[in-house]
Amino acid sequence: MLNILLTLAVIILFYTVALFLGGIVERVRALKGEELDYTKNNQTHGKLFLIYGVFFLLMFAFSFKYMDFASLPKAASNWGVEIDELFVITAWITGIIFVVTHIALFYFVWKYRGEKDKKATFFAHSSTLELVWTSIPALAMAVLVVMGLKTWFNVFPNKKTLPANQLTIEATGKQFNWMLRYPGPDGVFGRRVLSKEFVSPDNELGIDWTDPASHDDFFASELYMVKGRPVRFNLGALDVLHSFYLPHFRMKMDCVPGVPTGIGFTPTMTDDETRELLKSNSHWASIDPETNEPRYVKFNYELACAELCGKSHYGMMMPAHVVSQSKFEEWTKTQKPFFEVNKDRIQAWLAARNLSAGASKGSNNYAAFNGGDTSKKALKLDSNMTKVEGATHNIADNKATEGKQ
Ligand SMILES: [Cu+2]
Repeated sequence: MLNILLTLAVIILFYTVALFLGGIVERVRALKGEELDYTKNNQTHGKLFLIYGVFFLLMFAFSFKYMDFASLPKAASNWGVEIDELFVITAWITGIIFVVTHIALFYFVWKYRGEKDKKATFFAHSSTLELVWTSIPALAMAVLVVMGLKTWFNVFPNKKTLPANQLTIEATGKQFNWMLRYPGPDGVFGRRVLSKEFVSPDNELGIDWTDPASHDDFFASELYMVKGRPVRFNLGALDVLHSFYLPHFRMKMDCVPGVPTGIGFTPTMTDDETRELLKSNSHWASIDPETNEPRYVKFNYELACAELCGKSHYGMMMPAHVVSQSKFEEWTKTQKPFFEVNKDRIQAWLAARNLSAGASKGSNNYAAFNGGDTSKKALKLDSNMTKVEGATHNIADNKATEGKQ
């Protein structure tokens, strides 16, 4: 922070001094009675513009060659490959326009530099010109948007793209970590009741512990997905906006308090396969002085938050993995259901609410708890959060959980 402020101060100081010096030079000239030679001045500036234009264009070209190592490896998901294609098409279109307009800009500055007796053409309006420079960008934009929309509809989970073997994971962003809930062996998430009574500091998600489906759900500290198996994320947030970001899969979706969102794709490359790819990347192939090994050995996919959500926003980064189905099953066996590990706490939580863990068979236990009326107090989310019944979930309900994390 201090560095940035100091740099800014130096820049401002530099410009102030330059302005003052310029002022002094002009005044001295005026005192001497010298007249400024504008033709010579324009000549110099025209040339400087031309040199800068060429320099900038060269830097632009070199950046492709020398900064390539910093770009992401090949997309590790099915839609990621499509999204990359869209990026490449957009980059080609805008890139060509950039180079052409860049050359035109600096060339024209030089060619039409001020000269004595040279007068600019003046015209107030040209319909042809207006038509050309409006319709070409509009057409290009329309093509890009339509192509993008096609992919966008694929990425957004919908009934048509709901495969049978899909792995569903619930990810909830909060300041400052991700709560990753897996449905456990039964494949069904325990019901959540977003009401003042259910959401508490030891039950931030408002899980209904009377629902037997909740008893095998577990929370993971690292994200695991299966190669070739469609995965769908049910996304939410507890406090402020977060953004669920998997850069290596080119997937990103906002997490909004009170509004369920989602994203779905199929991972196509395991951790090891991407590591293999990175061997040919100059940065990842170089030796890490800390481990004395090539950097790609320690490569992991990442789950990050892409919304500047507070002072420890960067701390939401979490390792992500793509493994085979058998390795995934091995991993799930090491994961303990939250209900098992926190039995005492959950019993106390239930007792405080006059409920019991086995009582519900998916019945309206909480309805009785809420005086029979769920519509006013509770926002019910079904097991995969597609249907939202009832209404008013107030963010203030979650306020009680703040400050305790
Ligand atoms: Cu965040």
